[in-house]
Amino acid sequence: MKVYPTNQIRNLACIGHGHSGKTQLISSLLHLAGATQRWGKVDEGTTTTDYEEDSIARKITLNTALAHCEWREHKINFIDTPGFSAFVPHARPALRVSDCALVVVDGVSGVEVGTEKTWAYANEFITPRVMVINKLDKERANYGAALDSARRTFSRAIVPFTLPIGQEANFRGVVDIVHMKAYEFDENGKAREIDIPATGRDVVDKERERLIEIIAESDDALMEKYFESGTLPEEDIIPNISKAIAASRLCPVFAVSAATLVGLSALLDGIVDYAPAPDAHEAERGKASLETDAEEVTRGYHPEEPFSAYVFRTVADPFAGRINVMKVISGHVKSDATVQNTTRGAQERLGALHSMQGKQLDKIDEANAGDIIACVKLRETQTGDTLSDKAAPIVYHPIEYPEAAISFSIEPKSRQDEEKISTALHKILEEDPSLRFARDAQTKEFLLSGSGQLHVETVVEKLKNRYHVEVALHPPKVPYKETITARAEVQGRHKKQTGGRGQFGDCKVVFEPLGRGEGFVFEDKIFGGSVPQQFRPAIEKGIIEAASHGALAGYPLVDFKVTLVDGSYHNVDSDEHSFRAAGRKAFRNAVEKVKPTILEPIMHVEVVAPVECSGDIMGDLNSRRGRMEGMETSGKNQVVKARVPMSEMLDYQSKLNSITAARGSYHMEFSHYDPVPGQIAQKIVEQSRAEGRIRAEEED
Ligand SMILES: Nc1nc2c(ncn2[C@@H]2O[C@H](COP(=O)(O)OP(=O)(O)OP(=O)(O)O)[C@@H](O)[C@H]2O)c(=O)[nH]1
Ligand SMILES: [Mg+2]
Repeated sequence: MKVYPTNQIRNLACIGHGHSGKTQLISSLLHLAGATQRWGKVDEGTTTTDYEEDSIARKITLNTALAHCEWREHKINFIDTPGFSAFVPHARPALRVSDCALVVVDGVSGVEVGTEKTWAYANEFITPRVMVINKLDKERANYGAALDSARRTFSRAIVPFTLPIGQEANFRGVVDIVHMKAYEFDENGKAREIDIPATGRDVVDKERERLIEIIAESDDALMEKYFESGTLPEEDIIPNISKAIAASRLCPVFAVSAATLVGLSALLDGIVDYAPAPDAHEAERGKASLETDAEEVTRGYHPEEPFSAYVFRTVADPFAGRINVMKVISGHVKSDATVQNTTRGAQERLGALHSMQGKQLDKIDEANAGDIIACVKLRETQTGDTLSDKAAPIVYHPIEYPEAAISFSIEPKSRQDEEKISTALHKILEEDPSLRFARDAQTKEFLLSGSGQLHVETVVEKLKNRYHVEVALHPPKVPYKETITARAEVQGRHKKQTGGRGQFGDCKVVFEPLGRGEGFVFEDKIFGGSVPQQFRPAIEKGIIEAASHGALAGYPLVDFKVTLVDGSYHNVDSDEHSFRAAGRKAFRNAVEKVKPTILEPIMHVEVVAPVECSGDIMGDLNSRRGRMEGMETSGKNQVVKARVPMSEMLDYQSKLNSITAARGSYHMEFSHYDPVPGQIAQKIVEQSRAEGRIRAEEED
């Protein structure tokens, strides 16, 4: 394959609402540019970027995938991203490495929640944008309405560069308002120049006027010219378009149909002519090392700079093994180069370099700054890492993933499954850093957390299809705890005479409540030798043992202090075992007096949803025993913050979806433990009894 200079590379992350046609669009563009042998279709499961089994089966994109084509000597790298809400966070790493976002809007529905969400992601990375309005061949498609919805939602700097000729099934061509030319397309997507149709000429003129105005606004000298003559000559317009796009002052829009190929060659021309090349970027900032006080260093997108690359994606390929996908930010790299992974302090030999076409790896010998490449079987490299010239180290700041929103307990179906589960999940987590997997120390459950129920469900499917591991999903168990609320002094006496040597241990202890999170404290305040020193730790052990099984519902008892004040012993019969038993007995005697209570985990919850849903969201959180903590406006959305018991949040996703028509999202994390109100505590005790969690009085 050819080696492309930096300014002949375009990197575009394709973003937008689910089902707007991103994957189909990329597939159709590749076909038109002759990059693929046959025209891949979403509906036939044959696109380049939706290649995974579960993606094909569900007809949605589940994670980012790469594709590329050549158009007029330029290499265009496309990063396909998911639009479906549970997977949409994957668009962020794609935007981190793209020099321009290709925002796909459905020509029938206009701007939707996913468009807004991904647009906001692009703002996070200050990514310049090009928009396409797709599906214009469809019934009820309306270019003007979709364009208006984009302008209303985002900005007036959204300007159509092509306007459609013909509507719905009759959509057959476009007018290019920059060059003032019109084209019709045949069934292979080939353009033929025609005259600009007379109908709609007023719209053409009005939009061109708007474009000239925006270009003029970017520069004082141009503004002056524009004021004097009322327009700008072509040689002032065209060179300034890319600058305005790169500065996010202009977002051009293209009218297309990915299904009929109409308008696509004009889009490819637009990408080559106007979308910013990697070197339009400012230099990238990083640190010279991982030390907290390391100096800031920068790298420009230039082949002459020292090599550096940022790894934004890892693919676990069943055949090739682990594939790391990275953007070369600076310098130039050849196959078999040895570089430094500055994030992990490890050397890596790159082996062969590849350009990815969906799942297919095409070998390349070298790559320049700005290109996106893939390496196979690196030893330690993971998503988020920086690879760098060892002599000129730089570490880029990795993207942070939002906290997982929802957790499920996963239960292996057989012993064999249990053995295989960690290795399989390890590989899945490498591919998807937005997942979390952990074992809850208290409930002993395996917890799998993700950004939504569907997200976690696809992991379960992947475990089954790819790794042949079967698991069942359950809502997680709530890790209740118990504590005491009153002080009490009690005795624990253990005495047993069973022929031969007996057992004797006796202690007097004081139980006192402690503050939340203070755990367990044991203090020895015995005066003199009523209990010999060597037996005292046994008393503490006995109490800890008994406390781990709780006093009410079998949950571990925490946040209390025990003071050992007195006791007695027997010269022959006393031993460690007897004093442990005495400690357990003291705990059991204390139970009635110390007024035990159940504690429940309280979550810090943040819900983001359209302002008009705030009332319903708050009402619902109140009914879940939530305590409101505040509200903030963020664009058209409201962020509602609250603390809510975990037990009330297990089914929240579906409720939030129904309140907001799937336009809301939330995440939660553990905040603290609080006592459970009496009535609910009673239910928990009953539940524990039914589950056999409460242990019968044990025999010593
Ligand atoms: N009629 C028509 N259908 C289209 C067009 N583009 C895409 N589609 C159809 O729209 C559906 C969704 O297309 P995708 O390409 O999978 O959409 P997407 O944006 O990648 O969806 P996600 O990956 O879930 O975010 C498929 O059934 C496509 O065949 C188009 O231009 N015209
Ligand atoms: Mg897709």
